[in-house]
Amino acid sequence: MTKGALAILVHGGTENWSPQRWKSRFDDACRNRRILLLPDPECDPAEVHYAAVWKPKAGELASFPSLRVIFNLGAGVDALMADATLPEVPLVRVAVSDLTDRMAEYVVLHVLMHHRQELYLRESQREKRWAPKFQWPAGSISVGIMGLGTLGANTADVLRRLGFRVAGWSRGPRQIDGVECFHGAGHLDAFLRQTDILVCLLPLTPNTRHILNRDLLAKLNRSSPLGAPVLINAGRGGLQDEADILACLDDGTLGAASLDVYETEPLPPNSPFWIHPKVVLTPHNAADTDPDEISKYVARQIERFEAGGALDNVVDRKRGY
Ligand code: NDP
Ligand code: OXD
Repeated sequence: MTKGALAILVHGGTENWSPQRWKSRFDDACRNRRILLLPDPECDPAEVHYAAVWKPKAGELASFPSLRVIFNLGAGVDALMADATLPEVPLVRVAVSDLTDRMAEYVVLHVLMHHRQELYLRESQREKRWAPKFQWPAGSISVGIMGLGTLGANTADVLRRLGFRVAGWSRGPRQIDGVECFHGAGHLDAFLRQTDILVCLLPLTPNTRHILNRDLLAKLNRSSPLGAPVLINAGRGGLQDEADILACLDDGTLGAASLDVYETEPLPPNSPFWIHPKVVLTPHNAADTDPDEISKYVARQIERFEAGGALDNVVDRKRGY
């Protein structure tokens, strides 16, 4: 029996999202299955049973009448949830250790950068100035993580093992060894009040849009050795009110920010973030999804699904993540 085809729809433009690279990995991982790299004039939409996608255009997925499962090639599904025509089939997202470990690397790198005063030390190096400042221990810094899901929970654990005091905030209650867990709107202020470095690993949903605004940032602890609180956002750009963040950096409400994601991506050349002295900027590459790992993850899931098994990491469309 012919197996239903898998269509790849990747829009993104950066090196990791090279559609040809994904096609060659899927060809290897899904032997005996037709892999179509769209747009493809030869493609009969009815033969497509599976779609592996990154930021497909709104309406694109609605044109496949036999679609059974949509595999998002990343962890965040906000771009898909914004498509009112998204077919009502299971939507699977990425939750694999390869991606989870990469995010922990990014957060640890940036927490350490601020904790170890790297911005000051690099400036000193440029100015040939030998003037080390007092260095406090990790245990005197409280890192607060918004989002205690796949990425946040693991990152919290890694930071805890480095000696930081770690707290987290989620929608429902969570329990993580050695991490003080807060949840819900009612506990948000208590979480913020004791946070020196705020790490955002939330999904973008109608409830979280622009949650990183002046009102929230002004509640962070101002009396840590850092002098002023620090923001690290690797969730989504839509979580941040960018005008508020810039104003908070300029008036000292924030001491510094590490930003990986932006309301508009690629970040426009005229964005003040590019040259802001208190901003450490990365181009949405905190945790890339690796085509080798993810094509195998999708292939395994399809095999299990066709044998009557359950899919893993299916998005709850009501919650939006
Ligand atoms: P999960 O779905 O596993 O976790 C989401 C967490 O956010 C959960 O703890 C959830 O709470 C919490 N949450 C959701 N809504 C709310 C809310 N309204 N109030 C409080 N907490 C809330 O997601 P992942 O950890 O896998 O990924 C998180 C996000 O990271 C992705 O959605 C994506 O946007 C981003 N990302 C960015 C990357 C990058 O390179 N910059 C790479 C990969 C992901 P609860 O536990 O109660 O459900
Ligand atoms: C993701 C991302 O959501 O890379 O996986 O942003």
